[in-house]
Amino acid sequence: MSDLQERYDFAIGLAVEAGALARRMRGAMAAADAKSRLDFCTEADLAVERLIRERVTTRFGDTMIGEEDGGDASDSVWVVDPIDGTTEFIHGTQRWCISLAYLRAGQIEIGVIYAPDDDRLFAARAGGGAFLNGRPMSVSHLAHGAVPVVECGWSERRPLATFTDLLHRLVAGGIEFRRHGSGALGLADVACGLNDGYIELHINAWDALAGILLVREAGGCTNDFLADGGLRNGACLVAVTPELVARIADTLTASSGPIRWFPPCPS
Ligand code: LIP
Repeated sequence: MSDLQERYDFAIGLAVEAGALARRMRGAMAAADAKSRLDFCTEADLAVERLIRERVTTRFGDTMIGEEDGGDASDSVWVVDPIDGTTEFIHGTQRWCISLAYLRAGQIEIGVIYAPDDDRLFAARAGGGAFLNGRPMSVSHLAHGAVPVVECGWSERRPLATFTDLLHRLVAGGIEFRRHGSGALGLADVACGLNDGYIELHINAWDALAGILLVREAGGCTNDFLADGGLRNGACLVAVTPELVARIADTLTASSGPIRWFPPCPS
């Protein structure tokens, strides 16, 4: 078995173990810490991140970058959001997940996202396809024939006015929008065809990298998130079914400049 396959199988089991820990802790936590006015961290975020860090460093000697405790990049690094959708987790909805990405020499090789409350396990290896609960999954290709729906994330890292301007542009372009509060799960829903796209004008790498691989392996298109320091600083993220590439490019170019699709994506 290749060491990438070993890490892939390991990440799947670890995501499920981490999800079970988060669910056990949800009912018995102290009040969450406010990292900012709208951004919180719970005891479960910290405990799950520490579990994952201990597992990946002990088993493989890899490094890890986590949302809560940070860490160091390397040629063999995990980029992890222990609980993505923390506000949703605190409020008791199902819209939260564990997001694990593994990068080798700067390329995303493994992406695993697990949504414990509805038991949806999304997984992909670069070049190996994308799977939901073990079954191949695909982006929507707009097969529904209805209005395209794009999920839009937002945080105070970008002005609210810029976000509402994006919503105006989407509606003017004949595209519906929704927001659920977990970028990783929003990307996973693009990969399995429930969303036709996901856009966030600034998102952190630990929220995005696993979902980016899922979307690409499920036949979707994403921008080159890692191109200009996205791993350390975050970046704008666009992830869509190929049939939306032209419309989204027209919609976004006016507000955020041209989109560099990676890999190049025929629309
Ligand atoms: C969330 C991100 C999402 C953003 C939310 C929130 P967290 O991360 O995944 O993209 O729109 O506001 O920041 O803080 O729940 O891990």
